[in-house]
Amino acid sequence: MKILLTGALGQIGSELAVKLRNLYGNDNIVLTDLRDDVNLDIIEGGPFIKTDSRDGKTLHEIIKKYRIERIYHLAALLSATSEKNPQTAWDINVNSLLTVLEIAREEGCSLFTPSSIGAFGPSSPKDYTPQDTIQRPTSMYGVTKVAGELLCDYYHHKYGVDTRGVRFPGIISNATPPGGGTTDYAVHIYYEAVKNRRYTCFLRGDTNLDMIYMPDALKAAVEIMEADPAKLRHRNAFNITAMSFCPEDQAGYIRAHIPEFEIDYDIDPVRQAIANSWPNSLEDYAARVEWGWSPDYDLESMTEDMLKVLTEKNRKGEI
Ligand code: NAD
Ligand code: AKB
Repeated sequence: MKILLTGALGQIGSELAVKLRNLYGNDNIVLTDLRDDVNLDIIEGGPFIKTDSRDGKTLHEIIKKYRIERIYHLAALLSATSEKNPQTAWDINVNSLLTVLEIAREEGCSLFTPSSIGAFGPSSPKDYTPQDTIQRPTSMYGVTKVAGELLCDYYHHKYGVDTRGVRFPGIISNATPPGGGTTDYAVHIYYEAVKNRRYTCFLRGDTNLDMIYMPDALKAAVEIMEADPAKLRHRNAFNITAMSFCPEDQAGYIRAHIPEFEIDYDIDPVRQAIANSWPNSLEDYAARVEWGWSPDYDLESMTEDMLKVLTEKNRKGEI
């Protein structure tokens, strides 16, 4: 299987690249990103090309040259960055997806594109938000994510492109820092707990959001693409979740390992407004039934693992 990964140096891409290389072989995974100044070990571990995912001509040449069969399209702006640059967010999140869909259609590639809990809005049901429900997001990020879900559906129905995707919750990881989202606090809190024993949170302590640990997010990205297409009814926007919690809950689990840990709050109104418009928790029955989705980590086991890994990195002076 020959795979192209866009946005390969980001929070998800940098870890998905390693997982895909382990599964399918280093030379079969072609990485692209707008930048080439981070994650040098990943850049040097196999084919990497610096390119803008809106540049369809270059992407098309890469896909032909490497005989790409599957695309993971991760290049995008996250919610907080999108809210600061809404027009650029539309350009990158929607226009680059359309470019990639066209190439997938012409070259017969399958395509994974992630949507997000940000595809829901204040009028969506707040708790156990169903798979199919009202989607009227109020952030530009959400608008681009709903547009992306619909575009992928359209290319599947009209042209038969094998498009698939999930609505990721906030992803927590310890390799590459998150890239400008509303859920970034849930990663920063672990780094600060290990380094400084305290954290100032930009969301209110009672803000509940869905989250997932990176190993489960990577598992989902691989398993949905390997699933039997005959069983997929919701192709492009499967709700998935592993846990729902608020900053106060997370601080409590951290204190089980670091009793002196303290949290205080300096609320960012933009990110708080985005978080308030998102679900408290998702219902992910369709993913469980249609392709066997099931997470391995909950808040307790993720916290234990995050603190273990980051404590070791701190000891070595890596963070
Ligand atoms: P990230 O910001 O960490 O990484 C995105 C990468 O895309 C960066 O390396 C960036 O340089 C690159 N990029 C941006 N614009 C580009 C362009 N025009 N051309 C080429 N590369 C470009 O993001 P991430 O967290 O890895 O997210 C990847 C995807 O997953 C996005 O679609 C995002 O909306 C989705 N998602 C992420 C989360 C999360 O919590 N991380 C949750 C839900 C959905
Ligand atoms: C963000 O906060 O923008 C992302 C997401 C949940 O889509 N982490």
